[in-house]
Amino acid sequence: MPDTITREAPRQATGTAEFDAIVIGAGFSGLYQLHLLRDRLGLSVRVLEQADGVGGTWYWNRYPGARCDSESHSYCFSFSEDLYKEWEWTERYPEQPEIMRYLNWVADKLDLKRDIGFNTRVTACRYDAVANRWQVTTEGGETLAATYLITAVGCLSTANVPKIPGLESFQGHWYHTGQWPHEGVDFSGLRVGQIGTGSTGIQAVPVIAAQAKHLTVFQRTANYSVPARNGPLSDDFKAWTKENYRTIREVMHSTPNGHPFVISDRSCWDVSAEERRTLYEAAWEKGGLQFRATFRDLLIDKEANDTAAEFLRAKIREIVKDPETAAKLADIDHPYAAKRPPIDTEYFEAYNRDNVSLVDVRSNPIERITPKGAQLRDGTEVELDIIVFATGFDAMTGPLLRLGITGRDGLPLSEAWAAGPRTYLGLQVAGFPNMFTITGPGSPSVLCNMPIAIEQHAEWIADCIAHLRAKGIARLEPAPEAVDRWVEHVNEAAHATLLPQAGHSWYLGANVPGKPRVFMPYAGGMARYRQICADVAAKGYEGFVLSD
Ligand code: NA7
Repeated sequence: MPDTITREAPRQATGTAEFDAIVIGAGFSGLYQLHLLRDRLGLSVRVLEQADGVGGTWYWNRYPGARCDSESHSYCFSFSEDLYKEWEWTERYPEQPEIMRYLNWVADKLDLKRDIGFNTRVTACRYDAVANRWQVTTEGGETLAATYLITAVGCLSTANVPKIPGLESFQGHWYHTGQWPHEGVDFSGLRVGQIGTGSTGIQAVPVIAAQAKHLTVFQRTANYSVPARNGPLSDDFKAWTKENYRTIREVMHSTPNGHPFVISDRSCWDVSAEERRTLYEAAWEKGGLQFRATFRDLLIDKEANDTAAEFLRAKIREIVKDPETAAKLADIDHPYAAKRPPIDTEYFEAYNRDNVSLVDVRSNPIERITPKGAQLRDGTEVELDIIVFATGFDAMTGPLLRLGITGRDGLPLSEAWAAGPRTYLGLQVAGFPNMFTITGPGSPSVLCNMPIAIEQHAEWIADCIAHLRAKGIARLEPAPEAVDRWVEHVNEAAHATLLPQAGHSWYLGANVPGKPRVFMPYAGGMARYRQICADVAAKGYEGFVLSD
């Protein structure tokens, strides 16, 4: 990447603020993209962010127990050795406030905030083919234009609140975990109902249970979970991460999921049943996402997966004292890790408390919310003061579709994606020239440790823009055939694994009624994907149409 160039000042001829690039979102991706385009390429860049601060997904997800499930020494930028070594994490997994401190520290250190417009919600992005510019409109009535439009809106930023009849009549308060009040919520002495037992719900249950008078958990799909084994980091470990910065980065770049651990090359069938159990026990004791790295075939061989699944179900039955509750929690209908595998701190243990109860809403759904609580199909009314929706997100496509994007000939993105997202490499959409989607659908994104996926995308985009400018190329967009081939490849990659077997997962869009069922992230592995993107660039942006 060239270390150029002079910055162009924004031009203000028509009331429209003019830039080389507009980036939407100021989370990990928007911050790094701004740094690369402004400080390495010398472009004029404006970042638009609807929140009043940096942080992206982490700005909004302030729910009780909010913590990342990537380990802290891997959940950070690794492009700069200095930056990596200067920051000190305190715990094995970073808690939401610590991630916010970190991202603010990075933004200040790189002097990024001066080019970010906060409290600025984008309402429309329109490609003007004649001018070859993206026209962006904000809720506050600002208009901006730029040659390059880069979406850095995250994959999990559009809250999914299920439309349960009667919610408007509820006399208590309700909250979605992804839009949590900044001042927090005091559950003391209150009856709380939590809907949802995904990664978020599993983190929130023990924290809410410790404070509330009573917590009722409404579970639709029972879920696996492995202990996180969180705790403070020792000085030795902190020193080790700094001394081994390069090795850690190399490991993260060489593994399919971008985490700082290696997936075993052992098959589940290479060992005896007894040895297998010993290995699962050790992985359970160690805790964290590494559990799924115990054997190389856990995500591709259903019978191998069954051995892990049965081990984890047995753990639930062992931990949870009431057999009926244990049976509901262990009645899991999908392969282990086919949905995003949660990790927890005393989740199953929480069901041993007198103030926690579990309702299986698959067999006895919530029919309506009443002024006093939740009414179940069998007629029971569960009285509640607070409802917590831990019901996830309109993942991956939701954050992009709400930007009001229209491409060439006025084609709305929602129309281009009516049957599900279609991209080339998860980076670009045919008919939307010079628009780049960081961690877009069709890229590894949520199947990878996010900062690793984000850095690769932001760097690829910056290199691509540098190439276009160096060669005087006005436009780049994918050829429709390249999109067809990539969509097919994304499908094949998913079906080579057990991931599509969790038919109700948000990877497939199945959690949002009416959303097309398409497996969205690229399951072929981050290391392989990195190579594919590098090869495409090396071959003169193969599969893209470059025009003057
Ligand atoms: P998830 O993983 O989408 O989990 C949402 C949970 O909410 C899940 O248990 C859903 O059950 C449940 N849900 C959703 N809608 C309903 C309705 N209408 N009724 C009952 N239950 C419902 O979101 P999270 O926030 O936990 O995690 C998202 C990601 O954040 C996570 O994967 C990490 O990457 C970080 P379902 O399984 O759909 O039956």
